[in-house]
Amino acid sequence: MALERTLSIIKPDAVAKNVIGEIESRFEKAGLRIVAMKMMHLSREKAEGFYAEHKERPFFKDLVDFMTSGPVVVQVLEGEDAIKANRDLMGATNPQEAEAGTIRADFAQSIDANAVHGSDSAASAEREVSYFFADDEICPRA
Ligand code: RTP
Ligand code: MG
Repeated sequence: MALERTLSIIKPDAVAKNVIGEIESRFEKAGLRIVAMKMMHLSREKAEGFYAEHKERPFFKDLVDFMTSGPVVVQVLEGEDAIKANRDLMGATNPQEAEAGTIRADFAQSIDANAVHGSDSAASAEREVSYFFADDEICPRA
């Protein structure tokens, strides 16, 4: 296992449901540390650039509409095996298929409004962390 960083987003549906703290608590209880954090309302341009890998997919417009529909919390989580640990806590993309006790099973309504984002690989994590944070905005504590 290695100490890793991963990019996490609490999406507009979860912010609107007022469960930011409950979601953060799951990360902390699992031993992940929040080492950078900001709340923001994504512009279309910022959301499109973030999800550029999906730009030819049929759901791209809906995804950008949703991600720009309200404020989000963007953060960097640090810990052992953080990328997979975060994905495990999140559960499957479609909350209907997410394992009981995962964030998406407990807080998400649909495949679009699915509560959280997490980087899916080391390469994505590196790109996504630097997409939102400068080096001096990250405060390692591990
Ligand atoms: P995310 O990137 O948001 O963490 O989600 P993910 O890795 O679990 O899923 P991904 O395949 O990267 O898809 C990004 C987001 O696009 C929406 N989506 N809709 N209608 C569909 O078939 C479909 N597939 C994906 C989801 O909201 C997903 O989180
Ligand atoms: Mg993804």
